[in-house]
Amino acid sequence: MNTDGSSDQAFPSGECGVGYSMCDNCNHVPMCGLRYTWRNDDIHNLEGLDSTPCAKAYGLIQQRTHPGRLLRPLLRRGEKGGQPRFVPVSWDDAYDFIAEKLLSVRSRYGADAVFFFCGVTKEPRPVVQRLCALFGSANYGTECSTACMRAASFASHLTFGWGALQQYPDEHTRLAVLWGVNPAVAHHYAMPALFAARDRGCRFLIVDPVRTTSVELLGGLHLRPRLGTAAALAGGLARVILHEGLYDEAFCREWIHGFDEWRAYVDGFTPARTEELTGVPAEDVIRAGKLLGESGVPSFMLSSQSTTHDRNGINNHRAICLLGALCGAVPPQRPAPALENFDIWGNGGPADFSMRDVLLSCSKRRIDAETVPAWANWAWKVNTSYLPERIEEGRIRALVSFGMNVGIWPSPKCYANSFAKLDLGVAVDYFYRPASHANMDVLLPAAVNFERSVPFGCYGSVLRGRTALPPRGEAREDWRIALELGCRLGYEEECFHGDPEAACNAILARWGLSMADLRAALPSGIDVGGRKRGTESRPGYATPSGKIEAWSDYLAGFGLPALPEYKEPYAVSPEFPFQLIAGMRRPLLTHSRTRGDCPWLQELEPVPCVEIHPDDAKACGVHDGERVRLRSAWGCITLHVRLNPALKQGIVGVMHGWPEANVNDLIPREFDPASAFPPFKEVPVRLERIDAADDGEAVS
Ligand SMILES: Nc1nc2c(c(=O)[nH]1)N[C@H]1C(S)=C(S)[C@@H](COP(=O)(O)OP(=O)(O)OC[C@H]3O[C@@H](n4cnc5c(=O)[nH]c(N)nc54)[C@H](O)[C@@H]3O)O[C@H]1N2
Ligand SMILES: Nc1nc2c(c(=O)[nH]1)N[C@H]1C(S)=C(S)[C@@H](COP(=O)(O)OP(=O)(O)OC[C@H]3O[C@@H](n4cnc5c(=O)[nH]c(N)nc54)[C@H](O)[C@@H]3O)O[C@H]1N2
Ligand SMILES: [Mo]
Repeated sequence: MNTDGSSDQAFPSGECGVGYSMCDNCNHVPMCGLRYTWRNDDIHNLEGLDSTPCAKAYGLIQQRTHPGRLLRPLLRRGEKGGQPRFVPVSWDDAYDFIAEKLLSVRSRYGADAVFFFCGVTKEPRPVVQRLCALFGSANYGTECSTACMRAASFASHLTFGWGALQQYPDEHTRLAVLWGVNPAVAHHYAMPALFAARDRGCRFLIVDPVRTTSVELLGGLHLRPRLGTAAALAGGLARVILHEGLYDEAFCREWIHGFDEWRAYVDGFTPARTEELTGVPAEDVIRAGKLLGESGVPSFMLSSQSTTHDRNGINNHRAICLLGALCGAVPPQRPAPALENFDIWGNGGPADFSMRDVLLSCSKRRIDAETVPAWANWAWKVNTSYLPERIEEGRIRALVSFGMNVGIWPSPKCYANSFAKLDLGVAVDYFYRPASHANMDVLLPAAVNFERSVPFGCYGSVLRGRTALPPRGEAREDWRIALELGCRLGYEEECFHGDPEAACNAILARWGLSMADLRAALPSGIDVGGRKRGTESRPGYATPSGKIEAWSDYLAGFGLPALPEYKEPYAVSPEFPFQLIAGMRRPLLTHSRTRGDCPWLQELEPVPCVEIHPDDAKACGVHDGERVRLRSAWGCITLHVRLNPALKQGIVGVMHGWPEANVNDLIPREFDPASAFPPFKEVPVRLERIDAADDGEAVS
């Protein structure tokens, strides 16, 4: 590749070959390794290196050649707020513009006035953190620190000191608990282990208001609570176990901090009251409690987000964690990570490369330090829930974003509108997304996965290289963009003179490897022999008390409830009679990505739908396929009815990510006080028929 971004690897016509990459069309980590055949710059064939690629991987072939892709850097002309107009510029001009603005913002307002953000795009996270730390800003955030698994992880850390309850059943497991998680759709790679457990005779207890594909496939006892009531249900189940004496009293006394207080608290959740609060019949609460208490040590697989997507999310998730502890589901030891200090996809790369100590050292200066202090003191990623306020008041002046979709946030227009106030907005993306980018100043075209030479794949302790097709147009790799920007800002050495391969080689040096070694080993990976999970045993828990914490002095110190207390979700009413699952995952859709970008996939899932139980649809007078309005107290969207008998009556579901009908328009910016996560899974809504006469008024 030449420094001007043009390619000297263009393929002569008729040439063909084999390449290696990784699918990034879902949020699973590690991602599926791919082997592809290309001819004349077209990809003809895909094979999985470890498993058969799913339809989403094929969708990526179309994404790469999509005519709407951003192929050149674009610079805004004219005022913000009005009709956006962008003109193509060279990379040099784009970098000059950005660097000048960033340096000017830093000198006038300080480095913290620049926010660095990574959305879904997990691959460049290490290098974007590094850029943020070098620049000197305390403000780095991701989609994870606002909407995804970090809140569940926080609840688990508060309870155990680490993220503990993503357990698979093993050969001794007699009961596997799946709480608010639907692996058959969202984590298909988990299914073989669950099928094997089922075939061994392991029972399942699944807690989900929906009769999901996982319930259909795995069977067992299925509890169907109202949304946002986990603290009450977990409390009710714990009470059964405690009353029946089906727990290890000595363990709980020794290892659960605040055991007596918690026991006294959950005593209020009698089966009858639990039924009243959660909608789960009292007899099922008793059956499930006994099953939990009488099945040895159950395994617990919890949601990465559905149980934390409400205004009491942290306490709901903590309550489930404690139920696990009561059942002995957590051994008193600290598990070692699979590959120490190294999680390039999910978390942010090796701490030294990502300069995490620098980010941690300035946590007091972060924009979430005052609004969500319990979070800011724990998480090294900034929660972005109050970003609009910080922009409006001028505390944040510039935004450098990689793969940012404002549609993932509640009331997204509020975020997008605030961007008009920025001195500089930069978006690195595959496409121009009006909802997110209309108020940006610079758009930079990102190379797609087949066009990226870095980073390497990381599958536990196995590292795998990749090869790259030349990027289309003038697109560049995210890593390269971040490093080149760093060079323009004066960090030539630290940014490896803009060379992504050199940056990855610096990471690989700890194992005496280079990218060239990984490429030479393709299609195999190289096992660098990290320590395996659970081989190290250290007694105690990494909490302030050194015990499992039912009572959290940490939370109490921030004026939050010390016990995982129950709080009522928003009340349904005759005006808004349904609870809404905003973000019900569909098998072929991932967030906003698999729509127009991947026409093959869109053919299979062409329109946004609200899923509803047939009896509820009948009561509303709507029929399958009909266009309706879905309204909450905060907004309204238009979509199609899909009858789904798997839904619990009284609950409707919509997949998030539809640009033309973003379900987050219905969600208020009211947050959990501990995590500032939004209420995606508790808002009351109603369906409205659209008469032909008022169709023109339909909001979308
Ligand atoms: N209502 C509701 N909202 C939710 C959720 C929910 O359940 N309900 N779920 C939340 C969760 S768990 C998550 S993880 C988030 C999803 O958050 P994301 O995964 O961040 O969201 P996407 O909609 O996929 O938007 C990603 C953007 O990044 C661009 N992009 C994709 N890959 C790359 C890349 O490699 N490089 C660059 N530069 N750009 C790239 C895409 O073109 C797109 O514009 O949504 C959250 N929002
Ligand atoms: N096909 C597909 N797969 C995906 C994604 C995608 O967009 N599409 N996104 C990926 C990402 S980023 C993430 S974070 C994961 C999320 O994966 P999961 O954690 O499995 O999340 P969901 O599938 O949203 O929700 C799981 C179940 O929780 C239930 N649920 C919702 N609210 C509640 C509640 O209040 N209580 C209880 N008990 N259950 C509730 C829903 O009915 C659903 O069946 O999925 C990943 N996998
Ligand atoms: Mo997520």
